[in-house]
Amino acid sequence: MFWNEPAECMPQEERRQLQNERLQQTVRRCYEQVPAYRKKLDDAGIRPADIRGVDDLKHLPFTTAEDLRENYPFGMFAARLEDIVRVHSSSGTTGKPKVVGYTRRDIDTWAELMARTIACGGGWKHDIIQNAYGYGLFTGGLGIHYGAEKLGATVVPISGGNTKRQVMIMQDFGCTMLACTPSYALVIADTAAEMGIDLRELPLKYGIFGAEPWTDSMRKEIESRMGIRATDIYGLSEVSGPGVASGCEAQNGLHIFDDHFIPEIIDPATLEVLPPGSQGELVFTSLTKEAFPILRYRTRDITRLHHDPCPCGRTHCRMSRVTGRTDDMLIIRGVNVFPSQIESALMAIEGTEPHYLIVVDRDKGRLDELEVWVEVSPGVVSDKVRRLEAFEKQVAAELNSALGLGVKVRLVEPKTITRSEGKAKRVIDRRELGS
Ligand code: DLL
Repeated sequence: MFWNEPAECMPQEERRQLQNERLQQTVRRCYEQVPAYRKKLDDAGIRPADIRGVDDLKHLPFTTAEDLRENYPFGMFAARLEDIVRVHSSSGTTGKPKVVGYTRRDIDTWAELMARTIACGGGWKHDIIQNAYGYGLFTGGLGIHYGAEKLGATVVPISGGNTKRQVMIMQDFGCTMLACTPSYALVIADTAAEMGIDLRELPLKYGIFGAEPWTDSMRKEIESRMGIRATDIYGLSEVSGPGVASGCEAQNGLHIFDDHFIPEIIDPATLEVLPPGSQGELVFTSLTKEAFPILRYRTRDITRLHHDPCPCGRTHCRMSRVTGRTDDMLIIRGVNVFPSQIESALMAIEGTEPHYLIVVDRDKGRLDELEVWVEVSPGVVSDKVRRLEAFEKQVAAELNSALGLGVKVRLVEPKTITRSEGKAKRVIDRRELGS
């Protein structure tokens, strides 16, 4: 079902026209209302009138997380504080959070895009949506909440945590859709199993999962354990929150709502724009935001763009599943390693669970070491020690061949690795300490 068929299935030529008009307005707004943008454009010798449409995008300077931090907290806002009705922030790993603001119209636009997202994931007015994304400064909770209300669905604003209660509510209320991070979905599935509840027998039918990288095999695992259709949803606070892009029933990448955000893919090293289909860093320019318009924002997320038609009928450009971030790539003895590669390899090995932790250390000889802690499935624990050792070797060999790098594997018992109610933390890098 389409929430907004005319917008989602608009002929691409027509959408291009709309993008051109909206881009001109956005650039003008940034230049007139935000001193930091005015300075950047002046420094680059660009006047708003020089930008007539999407083809001129390449002339605009990039915006980075550092720009947001330098203007912390409200320096990048393009509306008066009295017109801003909400702020959110993204925690990041170091330093001050990135703060974003919304006017009333921004909140309405965001709710519209979230209504589209929920509909892309299979949800509709008659659905009961269990919203287990965290409510608060994080955009997940309130983003889904407003979209679900706009759609006319029934929201259960349970937020993250208290997992047994999640399962009880899911069963008692007959929730038909679940929204949370994919790692938390697995925690809910484990908890339900412990409680002796088979989620496949409940009315639950759909799930919209995102806010962290996950693999297609993890999607299939969630689908089979919960008996649902799981859809990948993508977004980031700087661009609005969830509701930037969403998968659909074709499971064919994520539709970027490009009547509101223009994507580009660049080479993070040379900053050059790459042709369609190339892998690189995703960059976004907003087209309709009032309080926090953003020009060529470098997301650090790695993906590809696709412009071929999708069987679902939506004409939006699509992005592949995000495989990682330029800043979570580990370089181990010169080899580039993404946590998602480790996850894909583990998911293919029978007897391991999708709960893992990557520990990077530097030994005395100053060589980096990669150790992967992997939870084994319950049946495997009771096995004989000798068999466990052999299994550990097998897992290490599989990772070795997937990464092209020697890896130490530590098999751990089920439930040893700390579970997350929000975004999972998969990497511990000890190299900065003491070296
Ligand atoms: O995570 C917004 C969101 C909430 C998206 C709920 C989806 C669902 P931030 O906290 O600002 O916003 O984090 C944004 O999370 O740049 C990506 O690195 C990562 N991310 C978000 N969605 C996905 C996804 C929200 N589907 C950062 N796959 C982004 C992979 C994702 N990574």
